[in-house]
Amino acid sequence: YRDCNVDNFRVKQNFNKYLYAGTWYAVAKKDPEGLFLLDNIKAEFTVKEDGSMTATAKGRVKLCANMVGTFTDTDDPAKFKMKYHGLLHFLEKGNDDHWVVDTDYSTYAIHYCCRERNEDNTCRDSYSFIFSRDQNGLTPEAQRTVRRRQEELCLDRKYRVVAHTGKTSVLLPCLL
Ligand code: DAO
Repeated sequence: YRDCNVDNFRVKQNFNKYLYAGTWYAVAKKDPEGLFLLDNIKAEFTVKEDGSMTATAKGRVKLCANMVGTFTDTDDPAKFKMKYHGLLHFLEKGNDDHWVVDTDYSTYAIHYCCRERNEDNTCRDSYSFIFSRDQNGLTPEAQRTVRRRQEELCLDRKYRVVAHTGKTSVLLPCLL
């Protein structure tokens, strides 16, 4: 039996944003409706002097998107509200949840956002990034952990691999 109630999803305990800061490469992604970031997705997390977290993300849409996210803390240290916008006016903007489901800080991280819920509190529209510190992917051990968490998020087999070469597309890749 799987519990797909979004409120019951486990997130990282005692999440530490200082250890989380730095560069993360998306190696897999579950897309939301109206997918936005395609491939070559690289995120840079920073903790400002006042303790608040920000992130810039680069990724390819139809051209290269430079996105900026600003995080607001909540009662749970691993659950943030994220306000985001593109550096170019025509890029997407909005407010999303930003949950750190699991991370060991040094190799992998699992992000989750439910944008819209069903009446029974399961998720109708979500997206999720699997991040790696290493652009070339995750260790077999991290992959096993990630697969378990993906099942717990009721998103197993919903992810696609995020390419970091740009070779899979006829369009230009982002310059990382
Ligand atoms: O790619 O379809 C999508 C949704 C992503 C929304 C853009 C968020 C970018 C803001 C930076 C956050 C770092 C993960």
